[in-house]
Amino acid sequence: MVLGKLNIKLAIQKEGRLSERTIRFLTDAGFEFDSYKQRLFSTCRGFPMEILFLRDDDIPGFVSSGAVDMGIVGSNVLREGNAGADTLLTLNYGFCRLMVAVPKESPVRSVEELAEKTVATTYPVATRDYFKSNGISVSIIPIAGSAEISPTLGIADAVADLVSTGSTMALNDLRPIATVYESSAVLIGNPASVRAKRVLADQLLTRLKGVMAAETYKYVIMNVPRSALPGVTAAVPGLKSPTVSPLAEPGWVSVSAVVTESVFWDTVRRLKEAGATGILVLPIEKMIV
Ligand code: PRT
Ligand code: ZN
Repeated sequence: MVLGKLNIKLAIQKEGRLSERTIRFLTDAGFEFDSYKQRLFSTCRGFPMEILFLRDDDIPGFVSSGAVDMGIVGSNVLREGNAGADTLLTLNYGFCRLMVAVPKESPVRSVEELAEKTVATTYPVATRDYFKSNGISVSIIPIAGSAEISPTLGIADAVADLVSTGSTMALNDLRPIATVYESSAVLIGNPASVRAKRVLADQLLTRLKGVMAAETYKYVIMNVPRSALPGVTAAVPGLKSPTVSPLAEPGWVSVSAVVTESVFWDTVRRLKEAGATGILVLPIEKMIV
């Protein structure tokens, strides 16, 4: 295969938990490429970028060595050792936590009580660091997968594994007792390559940030009696200057504003209390800041 030398080479997970969401994220940012299963790489239409589909564990190494310019992986993968890649952007998906857990019936309630015991994990570097920095001496048992089964098999007293909904831990009769770290997907880059392809890299980052900003906000339009305008303006956090236009009905105005999704329901409640009616909420496709 021949990859464009000046193109950006971006590695994403071929098949796994981050694949579908990452492809959607890139598509939302306007990058069009083929992504059917057998493909190892795709060239984007209308933007000089190649997407490479790899095992997630291989992505940090390939970015560090410069084999690819950038990659999208869980930050958990980076924590196992990756000197040569910079984190360029923290993304708003792929959320999970590395948690220490013990069998439900275990008397252990805190990590301190695991002193001189064994902990099985697929994340030995971060787990070892965690116990060391907390001054707790444990034996770490590195395993390649399915850490949750270790206590049942008598291999370890505890596990450290990723949790998102928590149902796998519950299913395996495990009780989480501590969080080692929180993780999300991140965009990483090879510092030298990003410098060399700065113009393209900036364009890529602007597009990705535009999608993230759009996902964070909603566009709200509402009808407000003119007398209630001060209260409504005060109800929208961070709103400096809403767009206010007169309605045909005397004494009424239409107000539109951008609202953060995280405080959305709270804001809507306060808007209603302040006198807003006919509140219309629209998604924002892209927001270039
Ligand atoms: O084949 P490849 O090596 O590329 O993939 P992989 O099997 O190593 O990774 P994959 O696809 O399982 O996960 C990719 C990334 O998704 C991880 O590196 C994390 O950044 C992120 N992620 C988010 C998760 C989870 N949530 C998650 N819940 N990765 C794994 N899990 C596992 C966890 O290990 C446990 O077995 O899901 C189970 C727990 O899930 P809940 O929902 O029951 O708590
Ligand atoms: Zn993997």
